[in-house]
Amino acid sequence: MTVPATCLDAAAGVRLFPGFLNQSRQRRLVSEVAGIAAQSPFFQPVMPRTGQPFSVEMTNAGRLGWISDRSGYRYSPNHPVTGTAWPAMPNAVLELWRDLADYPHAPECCLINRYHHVKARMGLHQDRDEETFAAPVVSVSLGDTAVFRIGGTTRRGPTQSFRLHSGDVLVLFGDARLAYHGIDRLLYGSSPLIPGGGRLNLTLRRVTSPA
Ligand code: MD3
Ligand code: FE
Repeated sequence: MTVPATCLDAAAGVRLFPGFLNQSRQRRLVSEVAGIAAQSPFFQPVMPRTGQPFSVEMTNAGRLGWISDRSGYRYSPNHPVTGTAWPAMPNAVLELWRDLADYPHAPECCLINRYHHVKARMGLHQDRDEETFAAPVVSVSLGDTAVFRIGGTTRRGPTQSFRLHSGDVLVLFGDARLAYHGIDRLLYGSSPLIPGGGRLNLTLRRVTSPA
């Protein structure tokens, strides 16, 4: 697909599509997430070694799901609590990847982060548990606005912040694929999309190198 008019190259390899998803596509995705969570409930991951719980809850769709427990971060074909396979990736999600990823192979993981309370956040980290970084990461924001921060490929150094609103889609590629990033805070109650408030973030990733 050609890049729509509303596309901001926020930094090298950071492409923001503000309001890419209209209300009806946002609602469709929220209902897809409800269907996924009915099969594969949100779980509370804990930090490797310390066992400190994340403030964000997670579930996944697709062949591989990202999980974290005391033994480390990894991709798993099974839910850590129920032991069952993750639900299939919804077509609406695959379509987004086809439209925006500019990558010739399908994503294998749709990680769903749920920011369910006012203090939920995600510390600065890199996404580097994948076998390949050649594919971009596509991230969809739904519900309450979040303050997103992104820096370079080292933990120190300058960062920039911007807000992610419901319906925004972010594509990370090239230099930004291994950039440190996180969610500083949530503007809780800023969107009516999710009943009771909160935010969902869907992150689409290629995990294995294509054969
Ligand atoms: C920059 N999620 O799941 S989305 C994550 O809003 C994650 O829940 C955040 O970081 C969230 O790993 C941020 C934006 C995002 C996602 C993946 C990236 C930014 C990224 C990968 C590389 C660089
Ligand atoms: Fe991340």
